[in-house]
Amino acid sequence: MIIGLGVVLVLAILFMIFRIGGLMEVAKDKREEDPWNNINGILFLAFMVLGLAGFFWYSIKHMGTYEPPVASEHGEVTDSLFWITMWVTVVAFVIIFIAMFWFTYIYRYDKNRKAAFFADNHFLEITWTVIPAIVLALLIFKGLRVWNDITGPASKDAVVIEAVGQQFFWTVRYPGAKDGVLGHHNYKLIDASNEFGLDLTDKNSFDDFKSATLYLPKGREVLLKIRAKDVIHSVFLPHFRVKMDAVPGMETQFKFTPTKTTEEIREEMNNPNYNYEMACTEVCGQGHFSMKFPVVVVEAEEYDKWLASQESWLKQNPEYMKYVPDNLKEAAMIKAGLPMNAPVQTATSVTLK
Ligand SMILES: [Cu+2]
Repeated sequence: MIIGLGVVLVLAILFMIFRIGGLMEVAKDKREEDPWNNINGILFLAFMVLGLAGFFWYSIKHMGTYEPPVASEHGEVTDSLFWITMWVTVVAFVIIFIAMFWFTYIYRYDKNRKAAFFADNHFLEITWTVIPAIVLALLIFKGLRVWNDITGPASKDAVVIEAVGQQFFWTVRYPGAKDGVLGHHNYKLIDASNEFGLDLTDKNSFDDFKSATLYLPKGREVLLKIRAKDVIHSVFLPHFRVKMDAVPGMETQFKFTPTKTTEEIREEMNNPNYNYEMACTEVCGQGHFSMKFPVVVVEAEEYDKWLASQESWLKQNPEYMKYVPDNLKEAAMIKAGLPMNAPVQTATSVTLK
């Protein structure tokens, strides 16, 4: 590596000495014209042709691999935005690319030609300011409208799911089939078992459950509530075109409606083992690569069955019943699905650490 750099450096210095020598001769009027003008001009032209050919060849060859198939409603809209922006950029890129290299070639030094000089040109300056300004304003206006819609309030019957990022895995919490509302959480209540910091003085938390899969219903709006425990992570569901940072101390959210079940995407991909996944797309530390979480999309009826069959977090951790206020204990046991004859531990007030 260092040897390679050294060789490049020596070659660059030799070339510079060679070039300066040539220019000195021109300056001393020893040579009429620098022969490198023509060579450089032709090299610029060659770079233009090869560069454009390479750009289009590569882009067209890989056209089908820029994004995985889309599987959400808003994904269709953001995809069209992406491609509109892409084409606007490609047109601008091609015009600028040709202008830069063609002009360098065609206006290379010619002893019979004198360069025109003008200090400014209002028409040119207005044109290249106003046209990009209008195009960018239109793109941003459309983009902002879509963004506000995606991150805006979800409908009342949206499926609410919480995703919590930490180094280096995700935990996912569902509100439970009985109330459909996530219980409060408090970071001060987090311990080895209570990973979410579930606040058991809130009756909505009794039937909340933890899931090892992000299970989603097709055709229903899903509201993903996102938070992080340590550093910034980022929820990335590429097929659903969902990407939102998970920020410590701040709740973010993203709503989307899946449009294809796992079965359907497998058929589309012609791969019976294909799976959706949730990844972290913020380089969050050494184990960043391992933050992969399985995602399954099923028909709405199947989702309801799955939801009803889940075991509440409180049932799996009955020792936390001691944090439930006395007047809510019975309701908590019913909602959590705990057997009523189980010994109830004596009340202890919840003290925040
Ligand atoms: Cu991460």
